[in-house]
Amino acid sequence: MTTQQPDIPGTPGPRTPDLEERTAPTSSDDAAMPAPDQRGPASVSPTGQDTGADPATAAQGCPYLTTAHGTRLQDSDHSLKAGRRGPTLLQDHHLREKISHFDHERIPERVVHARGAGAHGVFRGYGTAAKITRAGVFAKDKETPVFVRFSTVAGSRGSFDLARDTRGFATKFYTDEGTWDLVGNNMPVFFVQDAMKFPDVVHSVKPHPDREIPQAQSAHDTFWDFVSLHTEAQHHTIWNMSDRGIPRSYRMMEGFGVHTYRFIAADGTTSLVKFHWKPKLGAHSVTWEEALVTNGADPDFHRRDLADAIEAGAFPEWELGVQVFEDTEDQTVEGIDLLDPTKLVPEELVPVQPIGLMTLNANPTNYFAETEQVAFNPANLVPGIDVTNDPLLQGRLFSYLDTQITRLGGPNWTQLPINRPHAQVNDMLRDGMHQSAVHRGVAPYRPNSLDGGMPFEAPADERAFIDHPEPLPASVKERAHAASFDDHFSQARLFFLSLSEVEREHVAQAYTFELGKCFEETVRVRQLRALAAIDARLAETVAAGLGREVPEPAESPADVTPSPALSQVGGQWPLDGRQVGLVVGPEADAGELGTAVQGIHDAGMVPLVIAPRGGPVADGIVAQRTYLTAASVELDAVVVMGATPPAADAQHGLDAKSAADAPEGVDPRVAKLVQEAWRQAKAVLGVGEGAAVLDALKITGTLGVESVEGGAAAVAKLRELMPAHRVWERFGTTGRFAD
Ligand code: HDE
Repeated sequence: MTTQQPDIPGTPGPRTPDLEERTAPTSSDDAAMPAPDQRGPASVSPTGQDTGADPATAAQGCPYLTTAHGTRLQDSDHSLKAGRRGPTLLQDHHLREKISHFDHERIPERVVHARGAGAHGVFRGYGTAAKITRAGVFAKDKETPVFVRFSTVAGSRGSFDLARDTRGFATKFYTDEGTWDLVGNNMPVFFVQDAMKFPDVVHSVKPHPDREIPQAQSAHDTFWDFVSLHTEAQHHTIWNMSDRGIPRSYRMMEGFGVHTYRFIAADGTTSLVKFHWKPKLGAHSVTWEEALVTNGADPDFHRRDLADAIEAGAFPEWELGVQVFEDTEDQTVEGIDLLDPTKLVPEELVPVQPIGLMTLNANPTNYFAETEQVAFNPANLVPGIDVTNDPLLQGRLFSYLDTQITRLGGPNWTQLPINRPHAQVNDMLRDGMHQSAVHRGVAPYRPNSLDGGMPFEAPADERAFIDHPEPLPASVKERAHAASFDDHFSQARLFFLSLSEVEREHVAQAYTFELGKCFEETVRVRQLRALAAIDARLAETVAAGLGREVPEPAESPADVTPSPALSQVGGQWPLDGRQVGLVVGPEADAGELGTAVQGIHDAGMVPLVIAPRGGPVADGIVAQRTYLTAASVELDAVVVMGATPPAADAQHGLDAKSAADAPEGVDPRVAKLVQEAWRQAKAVLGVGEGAAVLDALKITGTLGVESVEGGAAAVAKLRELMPAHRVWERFGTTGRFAD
């Protein structure tokens, strides 16, 4: 029996359709055709990079199926056999090639930051940094292509997006002066002060070596054993336990360079700087309940959110800013050691000054080629940006280049399209695995007299790695750190006291959950001692949750001045790209729905129409979600547009409790969606008969819940309620953490 061949238009014409003519997604009528995002790749990426996919040279240059060496093939469904029911023949080159290549499709995942999402974009300098650094990337209106990769840290490549974890925020600037990588995180401090301890902290957070569980989680003994023994980790850990550990979106995360770097101006003067990425949409988080639900319902939540937003034209933007410090010999600010990566400098003390804007405006064409193979390295520096003696940074300068040799299979990974500099290259590095350059000449050494003396050394004013003549303290070799590195608790306390009441509640809940998952009593007690050194109320609350007494603090809590900039609550942010769920019943009022959809669009937000079932809802409006597939976590607000009586399949996809709890006359899945949104302090509106749904759910009259007449009034209310991100006052608090 033969398998059904796809319908090939014309014979012997090409198998692939004329891709340029396709403008819309495929329909069931042409299921054999590739969708637009599966089109043959362009030879130049959206940021102007050669993707190596030039049809003349690379993988998809002709419409016919071929072997890897370009011979055309006729049948890719049957192996060559000695008779139809006989054994397969070893001589079947196509079979061997196809299976062998498949066998080697995977490369080692990153040892940390394995799971990520990438995007192309552009960085535009403001010119404001020109006085303190000669780096051309910051020149006024200078545009530089960038590629950004966001990531979680602990989980494997196939883990989930909403793990409680730090997030990576790595940016590759393809500058005219060479590639600059700013490899940062979404938290301004790190677990350890010395690179020597990095493998240890990573081993502690990774799954236990015996059973390889738990995946992508810090809620287990080894992590808490490490951070309670190495108390320098307490500051970073409290950031992880705060809402910052579960961001709402990659688009809504701050980024930090963490270490102090050195800027060098054209006249040779230097300053010390800390980098900050400030998202235009503000920094926001999901709640723990939302994280738990989402990790099951949509483990790709952050990846999807980033790609969808870019595809919809809601390009995420961040302003790059620097805190600037005098390059003094002691390298401290108000007692804060700038070389200690477990410390931040409060913005109230030293403000963040904007120096440029980054816009992410294109999704990758191919995940593996770009997001997986991109290789960052903090040692990729350009003239005007230099490192300091931060002992964590110093170790990183070695690690990144080293790790790529295993991960990308040899030393020539800078030749991969996504890693290729946009500046011209002429190095004397030769040969090695996967060498794809065809070097000319005979003398890859200098000086030489055989290749015309090339490559020449750069003139003094164009060189990178200018060794800043920093005076070194007269010293002896020793394995030790400065006394200023001994303060492990004061900034953890500073962070906790800077949070709003509801954020502090979340921190206490997170510690209680995580330590509750620990088995060893000694670990829990040791961590409680650390908490007692941060805040007595925090320690008491967590201890009560664990059912034990508060032990003696590791040390007395310090006197600190809070930094309000560290809280995510209290501001007003733009609505761009926010998602509003419009829940309709079978009798949707097309006019009001159309007005609401348009108004939400006009406000820069994304309307998602949620209907009892898929397909058209009203003239020109199609359901994007159904009662079955909608998830409250992806919605920043919910509007119930009219009555939503139970549909015939109302129990489908529901747990028994939600089904039983739903009030009469309301589809139980709508009831669940609205109740979740309400519990998560989101704006909830009822339009027309939608008000009766809110009444039936007994939420009418509570904060941020409003009944309005029509679509236009709904949009006006959303504009009023949503800039605060959530209706924070609706979260209940215990009163324990009030100031
Ligand atoms: Fe990394 N880190 N790291 N790290 N890191 C890696 O490099 C390392 C640190 C960060 O999307 C690895 O290519 C050491 C701080 C990001 O591809 C590896 C130390 C910060 C990414 C490595 C640190 C980071 C990595 C794994 C302590 C924030 C993902 C794969 C001395 C400022 C980049 C790879 C991407 C990845 C080593 C500490 C950020 C093993 C030794 C601090 C965002 O080389």
